[in-house]
Amino acid sequence: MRTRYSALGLVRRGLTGAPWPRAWRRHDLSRTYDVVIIGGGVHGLATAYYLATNHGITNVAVLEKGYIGGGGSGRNTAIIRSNYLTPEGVAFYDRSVKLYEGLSADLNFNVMFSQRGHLTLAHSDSALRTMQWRAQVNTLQGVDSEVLDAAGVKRVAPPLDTSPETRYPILGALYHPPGGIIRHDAVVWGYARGADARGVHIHQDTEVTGVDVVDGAVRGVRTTRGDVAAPTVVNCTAGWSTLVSGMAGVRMPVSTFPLQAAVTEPVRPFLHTVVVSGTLHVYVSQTDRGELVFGASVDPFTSYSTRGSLEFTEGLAAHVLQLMPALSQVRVLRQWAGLCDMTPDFSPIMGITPVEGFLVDVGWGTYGFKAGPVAGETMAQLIATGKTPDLIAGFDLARFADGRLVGEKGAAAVGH
Ligand code: PYC
Repeated sequence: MRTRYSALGLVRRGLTGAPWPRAWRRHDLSRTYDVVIIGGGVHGLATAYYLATNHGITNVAVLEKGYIGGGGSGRNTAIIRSNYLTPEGVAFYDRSVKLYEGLSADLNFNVMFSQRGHLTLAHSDSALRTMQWRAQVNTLQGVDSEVLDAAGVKRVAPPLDTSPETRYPILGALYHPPGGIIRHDAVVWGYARGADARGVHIHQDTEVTGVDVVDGAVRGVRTTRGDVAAPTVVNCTAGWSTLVSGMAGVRMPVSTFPLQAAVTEPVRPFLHTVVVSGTLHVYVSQTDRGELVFGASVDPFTSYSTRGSLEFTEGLAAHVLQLMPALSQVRVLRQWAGLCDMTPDFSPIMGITPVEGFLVDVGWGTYGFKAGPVAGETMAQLIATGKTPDLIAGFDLARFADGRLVGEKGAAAVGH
């Protein structure tokens, strides 16, 4: 049983000095599990958590080559939203927002979800048309989104320069009140703690080096700590997903691109919503500590590098100042990069593969973190029941051969 976090417990520990128990434990690597999940990010951990919580399947290992949340889950800009373009995308991400809304209570861990609203700016008539399209698809599915004109944008986000004299004047925006930001590390730690408490084994520093397939079915994995047998293996490795699927002989139409981000020194709270401009290749939010978190486009080449570049920071600064000239004196403190596993239609690849028992939850591109809870919930359901949930049926690998693409590029916050 895990210790429940509560105000009373905090006071008691403060007074007695009693140590907090580990949030998740270390285990020996068993030689066999019912389910092996490769990748200890939000997708892998959420899948393990919902397998245990919703289906009572607890003989599960999550294998992580580094530390949990050290990949895309700890490198994203923590934006949550469901204002997508396709009916499939909207329904899917809306379920994720709903799960995020209840997550602090479910996990007994404060994930600091702040639904402060999300603005996607339109700087051209064609962008406005796409925002109208998204607003209508969203509304039809009960998701709160509307198009604002420039004056409406100024009301929601006063620091934005909405004057017509700018290089790319703001004509309007898609406004999505349920969108917001979250503490991404807390989501990872909360799922890890919840999964661990239900019996899941989380193995950090455990790299998968091979996937064993015999007669078209997966038999287990090879790792830097020995071999593990399992009838079900799930690839939740995002940026590295083609390498891991390749170990099972499964080819996927995924290319990996770095995506850089940066954070500034803290300043007094002034920006109370998330702002995205695809035209200016920038998105920005202000954390509760006052830092501004920025991101831009994916780097223009495939790579597994997670290094930041000066070129990125210079381009970012130029674009940010076009949106908010008042920020010219604010200093950038840190920058980093994560890896994005891009698919041709900007929708994920989820579910079965030609190798029996080898499942994938990949192809997240720049949308991965916000999908963590719903991806975990649906993948767990697929593993437990053997049936693909309706919510992810359109995201199957076979769609690329059958020509059933789910084109989600129009909902991208990130320029490509
Ligand atoms: O899709 O909201 C988004 C996003 C922001 C940064 C990367 N992706």
